[in-house]
Amino acid sequence: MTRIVLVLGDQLSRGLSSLRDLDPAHDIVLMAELAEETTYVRHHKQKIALILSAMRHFAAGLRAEGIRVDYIALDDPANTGSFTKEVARAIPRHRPERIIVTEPGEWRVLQMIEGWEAQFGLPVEIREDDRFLCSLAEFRQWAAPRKTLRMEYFYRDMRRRTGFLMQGDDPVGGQWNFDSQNRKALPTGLRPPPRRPKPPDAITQAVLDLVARRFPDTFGDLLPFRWAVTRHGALEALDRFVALSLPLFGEYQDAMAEGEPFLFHALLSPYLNIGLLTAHEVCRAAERAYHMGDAPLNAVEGFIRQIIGWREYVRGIYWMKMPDYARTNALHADRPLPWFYWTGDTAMRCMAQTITDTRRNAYAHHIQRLMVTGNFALLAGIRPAEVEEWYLAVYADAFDWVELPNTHGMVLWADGGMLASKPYAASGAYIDRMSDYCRRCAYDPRIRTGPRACPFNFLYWDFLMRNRPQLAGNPRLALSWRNLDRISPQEQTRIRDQARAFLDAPGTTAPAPEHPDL
Ligand code: FAD
Ligand code: DLZ
Ligand code: SF4
Repeated sequence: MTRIVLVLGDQLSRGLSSLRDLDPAHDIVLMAELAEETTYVRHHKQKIALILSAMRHFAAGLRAEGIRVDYIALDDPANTGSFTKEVARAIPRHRPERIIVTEPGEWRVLQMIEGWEAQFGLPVEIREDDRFLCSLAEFRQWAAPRKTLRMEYFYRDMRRRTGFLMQGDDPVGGQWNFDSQNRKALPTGLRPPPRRPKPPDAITQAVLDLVARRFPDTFGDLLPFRWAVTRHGALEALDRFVALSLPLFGEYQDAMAEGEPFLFHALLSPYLNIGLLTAHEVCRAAERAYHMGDAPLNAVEGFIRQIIGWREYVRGIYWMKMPDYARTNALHADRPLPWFYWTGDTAMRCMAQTITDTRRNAYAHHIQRLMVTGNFALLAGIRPAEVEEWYLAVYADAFDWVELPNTHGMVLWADGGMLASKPYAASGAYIDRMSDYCRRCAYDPRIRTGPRACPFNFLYWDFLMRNRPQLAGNPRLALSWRNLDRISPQEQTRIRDQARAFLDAPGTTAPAPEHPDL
């Protein structure tokens, strides 16, 4: 008897639970490029191209193994455009006894799939996505007895459970976390490894043509397209990262620099998220580099923490707290997303650079996302749903389960502190310390109010004043309140007035340039 195995666009792993007991003689794999999925947010062109090309390559790989794949292309005239309608259309074609699918990465899609059994009158088997190192049941168990769900404690449990960087019961090097060594700005003259895109193969070229035709107006440059679209290509990217970037990943993890969008980062998140790489093999490769003496502990520990710590933790939070999680707005943020998030057209150099990097590459590294575009959205009080939609659209690695907790929780503190013990609010001084953006900015990070004041400064103090009622009791903000109380009432009024005027027309007024080369 035939079974239909539906494989979603972010489930491109040969070891996927739904594919494990596949019987090539009887079963059919169903994959579909869908209008609904390509448009539910205005995805970056490169994100669409990455997913469609990786899907086509994955389907070709299955066929080469002798597996029957029913592949519905985006421009197939019969394509109805949604998961539900494509499954409905496939049922009379294949007359399956059941439908099998690995659980999806989005609440929205799970809701859809959970309705199918009743809708189609067929058993629908939803299998666990065991590509993650911590199952959802294990995460719930970890969370159940705790009042606060801090990532650091989850991470230590994950170190013990996985054995990564462990010596018996103790962490290698005697410490769990080496972040204090990982906060350097990029020194002049240090050049990160070059990253040259490879020419696309015929499948990718066809997808690039399709995306150029079908999505001419969505955000982002389609070319140069630098993403790997096969497991082989993703493994090559992993090897290159470990050899060339990992040794300095730790030290410059928080650095930002003009013209250096990638620095020493891995650029592996899209491959992990669509299934071309596993979290385990990526961590294993980094750990091996440490044991071989090819990368220092601060780099390897920092890297592994992002994956077995943050990545697994945000997934656990997402599935434990959805759907209510997305609806909270602890700081009552209610301003619309400024239009310059889509154009980069702002005099704030840090914002313009981060948005330009994002448009060109469908990528910005973590500190750009957190401390530039994220920090601005937090300080400005932008509606969480609009910020989340932006992050979900513009990055090649963006999927709801990972984007939402990072944006809603880590960046916007809209969950009231479940993820982050205090808001990551920072003034221009932080950006100035960690980047070279301010050097050529029309604003001055040392000035708090007045025509050349860095907007991050007056917005930062305005944020604290505005949110004092909600945040007053937060012990981690004690120093901020003391500093705020040192500002005279007249200056506080100036801050409020300038913040309000700026937020009412953000980015439209630029101060007269002081630097001759601007
Ligand atoms: P590196 O900096 O080299 O880190 C290595 C790996 O660690 C990444 O590939 C990623 O898999 C993992 N990782 C690092 N930080 C996080 C984190 N906070 N949460 C989960 N995994 C992490 N990551 C996504 O994969 N998808 C998203 O949609 C996404 N949205 C984000 C939105 C905001 C507002 C913020 C602040 C962060 C977001 N992140 C997201 C986390 C992080 O910024 C990216 O994973 C990282 O920038 C990807 O680039 P990289 O592979 O070069 O990562
Ligand atoms: C993000 C995305 C895009 C752009 N296109 C498709 C698609 O055409 N077909 C598909 O199966 N999946 C796509 N995806 C991923 C889904 O939107 C969704 O994020 C995941 O399947 C998560 O459940
Ligand atoms: Fe950004 Fe302010 Fe620095 Fe300009 S001065 S780059 S706005 S932090």
